[in-house]
Amino acid sequence: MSEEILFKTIKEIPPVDYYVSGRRTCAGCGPALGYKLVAKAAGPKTILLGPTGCMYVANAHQFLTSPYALPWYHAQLGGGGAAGLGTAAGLRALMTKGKRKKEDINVVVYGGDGGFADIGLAGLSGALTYDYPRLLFVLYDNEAYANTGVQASSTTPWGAYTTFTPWGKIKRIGNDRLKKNVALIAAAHPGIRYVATACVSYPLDLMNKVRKALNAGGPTLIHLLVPCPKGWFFDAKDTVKVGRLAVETGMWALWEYDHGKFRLTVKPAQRKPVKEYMRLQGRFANLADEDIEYVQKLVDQEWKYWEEMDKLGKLILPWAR
Ligand SMILES: Cc1ncc(C[n+]2csc(CCOP(=O)(O)OP(=O)(O)O)c2C)c(N)n1
Ligand code: SF4
Repeated sequence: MSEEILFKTIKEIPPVDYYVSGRRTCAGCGPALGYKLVAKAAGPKTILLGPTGCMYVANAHQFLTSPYALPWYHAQLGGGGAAGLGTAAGLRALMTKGKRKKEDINVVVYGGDGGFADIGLAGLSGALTYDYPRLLFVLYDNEAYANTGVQASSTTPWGAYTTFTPWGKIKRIGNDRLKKNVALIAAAHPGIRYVATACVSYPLDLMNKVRKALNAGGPTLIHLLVPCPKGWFFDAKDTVKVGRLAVETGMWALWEYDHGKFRLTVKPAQRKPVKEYMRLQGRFANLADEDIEYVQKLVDQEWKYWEEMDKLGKLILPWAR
């Protein structure tokens, strides 16, 4: 992979945008900010696909407005994997038959956690086993089905309130399942060239990961944490702060798995207590101090694992190279 594709500083990022005005997302929407950054990093030769979710419904629906300054089309909620694969295959076929000139065109599917961690996981997994280059799946993870009223998904964190996991007088805890790690699932695909986690609050890290993924030579996945003020109950002005705290507290580890090599891309020198992240959000408001302590223990345990993998430079999984 050539180094030139990477941005060294924020000043090198081109001012041109491909995700512009004309959207109806909430103020402070993390997924919308993510869309802007991902489209900017991918550049003008990109086709965007959007499985159903906030990033479809709030961006391209009634009133005939849309913020996409690139070719874009909608895929069914569970169909992001198949639609991305089909688009890449269609482009290859046209180029092979000489019906369009041979050039590098990116296919970027920007799908939610409902779309990629749950209903569309099989299609995503299927697509990751092919050899199409420049096919990138970005799982924008707002940790719920936000578009239909904030229901729990398999990436909703432990303890969070959602309309499927409400708390009350009898049950203090909201969601009592642990978050599914889709990036590790993607990394378990034999031959996969690039998988990463990212967060909108670390734009340079995210954009360079998009560049690396698109140049990796095969289908790739970025699991992107995107704070959602509506579903997480925090002030719209705090989106970037909440994302930063997710990383600084260790609730969300930033890593990449690049051609068989694992590394943490951002290493918090001293992790802040998870309480600082959780107490900023209404979805954890019902949790007692002992519940937050439980989450802290989980995060501490998980970090032993991330740090060990970072030290070894590889995934500690039987199928890792
Ligand atoms: C097969 C199918 N089932 C249910 C729906 C209704 N639906 C539309 S958007 C959505 C939630 C999508 O959640 P997610 O992928 O997490 O994206 P977000 O809304 O959070 O952006 C659901 C359930 C649908 N469109 N198609
Ligand atoms: S509900 Fe969340 S993800 Fe959906 S538009 Fe609002 S802030 Fe964005």
